[in-house]
Amino acid sequence: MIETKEAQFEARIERGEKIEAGDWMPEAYRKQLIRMISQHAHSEIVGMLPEGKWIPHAPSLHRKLVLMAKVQDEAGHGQYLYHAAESLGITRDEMTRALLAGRAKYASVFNYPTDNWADVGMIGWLVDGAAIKNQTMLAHCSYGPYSRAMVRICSEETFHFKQGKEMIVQYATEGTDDQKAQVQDSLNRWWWPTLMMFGPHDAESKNTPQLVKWGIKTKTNDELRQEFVDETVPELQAIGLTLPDPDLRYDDESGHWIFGEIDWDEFWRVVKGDGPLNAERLESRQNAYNDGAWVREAAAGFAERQQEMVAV
Ligand code: BYC
Repeated sequence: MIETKEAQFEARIERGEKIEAGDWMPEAYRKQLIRMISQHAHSEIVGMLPEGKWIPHAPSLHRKLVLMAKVQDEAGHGQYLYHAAESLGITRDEMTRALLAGRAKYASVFNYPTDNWADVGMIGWLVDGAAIKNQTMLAHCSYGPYSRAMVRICSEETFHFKQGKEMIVQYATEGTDDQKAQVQDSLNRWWWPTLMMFGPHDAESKNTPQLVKWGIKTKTNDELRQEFVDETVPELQAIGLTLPDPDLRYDDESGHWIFGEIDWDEFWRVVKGDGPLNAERLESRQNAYNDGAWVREAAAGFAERQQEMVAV
């Protein structure tokens, strides 16, 4: 029996083999990966902005060093991911232009403002915590370059998560009244945008069936969101914080925390570009791109000169 290329490809995935850059793959698999990895890379880069704003205002040298290291790590994650996407035949320039033109998506959570210092800790605990949930799954995905990037990224994100949690636990349990109030205010603002990070409900998630079929995702948006809620709620409550969800309750029968409905209108508004800071985030990236023009020109000039010297 002669197997089609597609059947051979699916059999490889079924056997748990990794698909590598030069291997045959269906066009839809390649396109799905470019979509997802490029969005992921943009999220890392735009995700530097909310916390980066606080670097000059860190309350101690120690906190400043930790935050600078974290924000630099996010830039590195963007680099690994852009390279992983490039292995599928798209250029860095094409991806960057799509972001700067407002055509590319990135995680909606980064369109919310960081209003107080506690937001830095809360992002580490909640946003990096949610990202790790999702990325630990993606570390097992069928595309080799993406899965290997995820292994490295997850180990760095674990440090991000720990520094955020350590900060919040300290302020919530040993802090001044003002620090405790900042932490509660921060949780009130970041809880729901964090739950939105996992994407729409499974019934609305148009990409999930194909991603699961090809071993890119091994869990659905709702499954990962529920795991995150089950792990995070008791820890936040244990340090005296109140979750901003009147419908939140523990269900003995299922062993899960039941939570209220996400405001999906808000989610889609932010995804489509109309969130609190979408315009500001894009402007920051556009300015950074324009400010870096001389570096690109110098690098291109250097490469040209090298080629001339080889030709001589
Ligand atoms: N925000 O069919 P669905 C970090 C879009 S950064 C915006 O469920 P899928 C960090 C979705 O793209 C790490 N858009 O999609 C950095 C799709 O639109 P298109 C961030 C969203 O792909 C700095 C449409 O909605 N992590 O850790 O099956 C500081 C329908 O959705 C969102 C990643 O990027 C959203 N939240 O599932 C601190 C993980 N949700 O493309 C921390 C990689 C959905 O069809 N990405 N959309 O036009 C993924 O795992 C998946 O793509 C998602 C969505 C779970 C996000």
